[in-house]
Amino acid sequence: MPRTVWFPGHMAKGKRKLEELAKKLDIIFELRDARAPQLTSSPMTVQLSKICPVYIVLTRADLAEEGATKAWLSFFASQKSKAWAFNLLEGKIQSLRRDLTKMKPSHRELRLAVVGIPNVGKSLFLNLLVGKKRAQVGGIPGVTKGVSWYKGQDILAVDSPGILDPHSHNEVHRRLAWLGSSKAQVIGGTDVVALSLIEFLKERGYWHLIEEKWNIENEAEESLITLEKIGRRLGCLVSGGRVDFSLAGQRFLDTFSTGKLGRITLEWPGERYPWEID
Ligand SMILES: Nc1nc2c(ncn2[C@@H]2O[C@H](COP(=O)(O)OP(=O)(O)OP(=O)(O)O)[C@@H](O)[C@H]2O)c(=O)[nH]1
Ligand SMILES: [Mg+2]
Repeated sequence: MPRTVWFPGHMAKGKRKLEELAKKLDIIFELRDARAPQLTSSPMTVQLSKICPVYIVLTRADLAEEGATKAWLSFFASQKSKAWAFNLLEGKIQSLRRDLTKMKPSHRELRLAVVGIPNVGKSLFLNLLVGKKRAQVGGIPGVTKGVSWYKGQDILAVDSPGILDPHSHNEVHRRLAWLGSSKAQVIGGTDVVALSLIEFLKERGYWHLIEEKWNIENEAEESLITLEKIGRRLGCLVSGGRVDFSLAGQRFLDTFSTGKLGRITLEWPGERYPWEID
């Protein structure tokens, strides 16, 4: 069965460029979303880590459950992987900066790259590292299209486009769309992807967040009815007063991915998925 995934040309090109560049780097920061540190790992890490050290930065710590983020940091420490977790919007990355100072070669600046899947905060992090708002930041995946160098004090840093693994299981792409790192429109439609998220939230005991946000009561009813009710609350209507499910799906996904539904972590260390076990 053909896979329907989002893998535009700039991702393939960015991947090739990063592979070429890696030899010139001292370190690589791999950014992942703190709400799903396993699902949002970069498909490039294994290969790049053979060339230079790769350190993990969990972003959006403000949108993840605190206990889960602590558990993830302990997990990475147990794996001997260096990792930090930040709310990049706050801009406080001093703990990481101190470590960078120790890593700088004495004779030249520190050369590093920021890599990861789309929309995890790579460009925002790079701007914090170089101390200026230089790289373009945006709320949709695929904002950065090329590999570019930026200069900061004692730092030369590369920003890179978000790169996905086109061979990941469809369910992985779907979950990445929940987080805003893949495009729901390309992988089945915003309504279908939103319905899968509603199912997940019900299964994991987060129904109350939907109930509180939109004043919707019946958890037992079908997710399609839930989405219809959300669509009505949000005014996503077409002529005749019917709900526009694509728009309702998009608005629901936006609410979730930007954390407006509350702090939710999708996975904990050691989480195994049915598609990995098959
Ligand atoms: N709440 C929150 N939002 C964040 C955080 N980090 C990044 N963002 C937001 O996430 C969005 C994406 O940030 P970018 O820096 O453009 O992400 P990117 O990884 O460069 O994205 P691409 O270039 O599209 O791959 C922006 O709206 C940021 O403001 C964070 O720690 N917390
Ligand atoms: Mg970017």
